[in-house]
Amino acid sequence: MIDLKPYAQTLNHRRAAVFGLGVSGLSVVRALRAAGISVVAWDDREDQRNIAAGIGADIQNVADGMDEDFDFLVLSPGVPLTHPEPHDVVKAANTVDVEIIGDIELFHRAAPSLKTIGITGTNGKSTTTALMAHVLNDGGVKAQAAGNIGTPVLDLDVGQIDVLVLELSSYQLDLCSTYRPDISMLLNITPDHLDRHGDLAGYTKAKARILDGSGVKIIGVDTVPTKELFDKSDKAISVSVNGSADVDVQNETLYYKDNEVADVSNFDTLKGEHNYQNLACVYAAARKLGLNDEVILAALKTYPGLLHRQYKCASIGTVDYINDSKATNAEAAAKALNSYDNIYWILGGLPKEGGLDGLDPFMPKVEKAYLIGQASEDFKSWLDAQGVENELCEVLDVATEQAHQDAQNSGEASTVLLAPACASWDQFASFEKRGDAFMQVVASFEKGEAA
Ligand code: UMA
Repeated sequence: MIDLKPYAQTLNHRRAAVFGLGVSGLSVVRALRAAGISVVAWDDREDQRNIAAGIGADIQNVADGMDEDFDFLVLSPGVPLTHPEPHDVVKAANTVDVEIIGDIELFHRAAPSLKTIGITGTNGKSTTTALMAHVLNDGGVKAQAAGNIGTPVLDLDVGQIDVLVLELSSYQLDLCSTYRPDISMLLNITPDHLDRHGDLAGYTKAKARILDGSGVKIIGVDTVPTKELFDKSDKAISVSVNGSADVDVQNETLYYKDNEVADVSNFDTLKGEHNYQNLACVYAAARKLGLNDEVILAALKTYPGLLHRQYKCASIGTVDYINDSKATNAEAAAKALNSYDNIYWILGGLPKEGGLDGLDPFMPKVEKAYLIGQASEDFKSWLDAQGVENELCEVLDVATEQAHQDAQNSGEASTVLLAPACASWDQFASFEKRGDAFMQVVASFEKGEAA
C-alpha cells in the first residue's frame, strides 16, 4: 500500500471525503486511514458501505454532509463529474470549494518522484499497458501495470518498482489536476463515453490532459483527433500503422525513423493492425527508456496476451474460440472481426451510441450471428438489413452453445468469437465476468470432447 503519511502532514484538516466505494474507492479509504486521515465515505450500495465501515470509514452521505473542513473529496471514476450532469456530491463539493480529485492524483501527491508511463486512448490501452510492463520487466526494468487495467494505484508497493505503467481512462484523467506522466502515450480517439463527456470534443479534451506535462509524448496519429493533438504538440513522437511516422508499421514491418526494425507478423499474441499500433507505441517508449531493439523484440515474442482481449481460450478441431469480451463498442468489435475469418459471432448486451455503425465491411466474414441482451432486437434489424443470418439467443450460454454447434458442424476452419460491441451491465457485473462466463462454457465443450 502507498504510504500517505508524509502527504498527510501537509494537509490542513487531515479529513477527507470519499464517494464511490468500488475497488479504487476502498483502496483510497485503506490508504487514508493508514495515514491517520479521518474519512467520511459513501456509496449508494450498502454492501460497499459496510466494507468501508470495516476499514475505518465514517459512513455518511457526503453529498448531504459536505463542508469546508474536508481537505479534498476523492471521487470514483464511475461517478459523473460533469455530464450528463454533475453528481450531487460534486455540486456539494463545488459549493463549499472542496477540491475534487481521483485516486491517481492522490497517489501522485504521495509518490511524486516515481517514474510513470501513462497510457490512454479509446482502444488498446489495456493491451498496451500490459505489454509495456512486460517488455520493461523482460529488459530488466522493474515495472508494474496498474490503474484502469484493474489494480488500484494506492494498493501498490512502489518500493519494488522502477517504472509504474498506468492505464488511464478519460474519467481518471478528468480527476488528475496535477499528475502528468513522465512518458505519455495517447493511442487513438474515437467516439466513446460521450454520455460522460458531453460530446467528442469533451471526450478529446479529457484524453488530451495526458499531454499537458513536460514529459515525453508518444501519439498515435491514425485518428483525426489525435493527429490534431500531435500537430499542436511540441516534439511529440508520432506512431502510425497507416502511413509514415517516427515509428510506423507498413506491410507488417516495423520501422523506426524509416529504418527497418522487424517483421511484426510473427508475434502470436499481437495479431492485427490494432496490435501493431500498440506494439509500435511500446517500442517507442522502450527505446526512450534505453532498451535496445534485440531486447524489445525478444520481449514482444513472449508477451502472453490479456484475458478478454482477443484471447484464444480454446481450439477444438478446426474451430478457434476467441474471448474478446472487452470489445464493448463497435470500434473494438471491428478490430476483432478484422482479425478472423468464417466467424460465428456472439454479440449484444447494453448498446452504445451508434450501435453497430461502421461494421458493414466485415459482414462477409460472418457466417452467423448470435444475439444476447438488450441490444438484440435493434441489432437483429441491422443484421437482417446486411443479409447476415442471425439468431436471438437472449443469454450467453445459449449463444455460445449454438455458435459452437454450428461452427463444429460446418467442418471448416472457423472462429467462435465473443465480441459483443456492447457494455455488459444488462446481464453481467463487468466485461470480465462476461468473458469468464464464455470461457467456462467453452471449457465444458473441451471436457466433452476429451470424454
Ligand atoms: N456509485 C455510487 N453512486 C453513483 C455512481 C457510482 O454510489 O452515482 C458507486 C458504485 O456503487 C460503485 C462505485 O461508486 O461501488 C463506483 O465504482 P467505479 O466502477 O467507478 O470504480 P471502481 O470499482 O473503483 O473501478 C475503477 C474503474 N471503473 C470505472 O472507471 C467505471 C475501473 O475501470 C478500474 O479498473 C478501477 O477503478 C481500478 O483503477 C473499469 C472500467 O470500466 C475497468 N473503466 C472504463 C473503461 O475501461 O471503459 C473507464
